[in-house]
Amino acid sequence: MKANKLRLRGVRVRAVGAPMKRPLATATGSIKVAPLLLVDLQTDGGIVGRSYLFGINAAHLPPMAKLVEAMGEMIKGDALAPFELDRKLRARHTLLGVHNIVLFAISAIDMAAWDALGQALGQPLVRLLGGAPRPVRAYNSKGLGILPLKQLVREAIELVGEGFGALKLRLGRPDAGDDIEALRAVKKAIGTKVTLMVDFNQGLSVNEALRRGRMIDEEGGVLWIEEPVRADDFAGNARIARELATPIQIGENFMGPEQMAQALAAQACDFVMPDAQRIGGVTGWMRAAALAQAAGLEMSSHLFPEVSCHLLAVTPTCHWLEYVDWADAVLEEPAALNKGDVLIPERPGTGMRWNEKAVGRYAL
Ligand code: SMN
Ligand code: MG
Repeated sequence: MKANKLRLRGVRVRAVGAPMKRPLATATGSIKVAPLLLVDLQTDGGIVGRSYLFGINAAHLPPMAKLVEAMGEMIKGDALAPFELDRKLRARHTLLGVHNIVLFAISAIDMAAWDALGQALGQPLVRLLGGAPRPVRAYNSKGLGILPLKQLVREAIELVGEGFGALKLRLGRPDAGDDIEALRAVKKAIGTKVTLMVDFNQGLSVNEALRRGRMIDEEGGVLWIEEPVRADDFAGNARIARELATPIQIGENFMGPEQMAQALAAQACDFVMPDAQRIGGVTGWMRAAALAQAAGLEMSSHLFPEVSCHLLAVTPTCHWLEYVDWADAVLEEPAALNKGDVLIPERPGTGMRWNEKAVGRYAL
């Protein structure tokens, strides 16, 4: 059936707990199993668009699933046109607030709709967006949580051994000195040729972030300090960005391009890293990419390597892709890597298909 004739029939959602080879301990919470909501957007041409949402905690998946299903009902019979769906779903949720899990559900529908459109047109998502498949530089973001030093050093060496030229270390131990020890140990283990980012996962107060940030400035050799304080404290982030030499990175918690614009207006950061689930899917990302271009800020991705590789390839200020393998257990063809680059698949759409056996095994 022609793409312009395709109508939406509904959605199917399934919750899975995908096993993580390396659990992640951050300053503000730990994850041992990846709670994923798999979304299938059905069209009357038999094409099924796919996306997934990351729930952090399995308890968050049922309300997210209900919202995706409710939105699936609202768009039944509509044309497969992501911008139109985005406009309609945002309008339908204005009074509730287009934020947090409402926005996650809109993002899930959007990503699945773009995937379906790519399949209908027989083109990978990157081509739909006007780009071409190319390797996208990535950092290995698995592991390197708040761990004992010995374990950290072992993990850092293993993670570089997978072919990557960059890693991200989670910080935010109760004692700042212990964080610096961890930073030194990892840097010593990986050498100066490997790029290192650090992430506080919103764990600090503004004053503490200034104190610890100065210590990191002294150490040198850190590409960015991520989410030092509450993600939506743009004034606090702006003060930290102004006072520290090491660049400040935020963005995984931008709720749509609108909130990203507010952060940029407040000069809250040096770099941005939107998350496909929070920024509004493919549609939201494209708008965010234009904001980053206008502000002249480097833009990286947060999680979702399978869709982010397509998006970063058409992002004017493309910086780093965050590579994790957390959905691999339920994917037929996980993201392909070559020497620390993620390779964009030539398959139509995003290229994600569920490994149904694994989906059954890990069903929640
Ligand atoms: C992170 C956030 C949410 C889930 C896992 C990991 C972390 C990152 O902040 O940037 O990777
Ligand atoms: Mg982070």
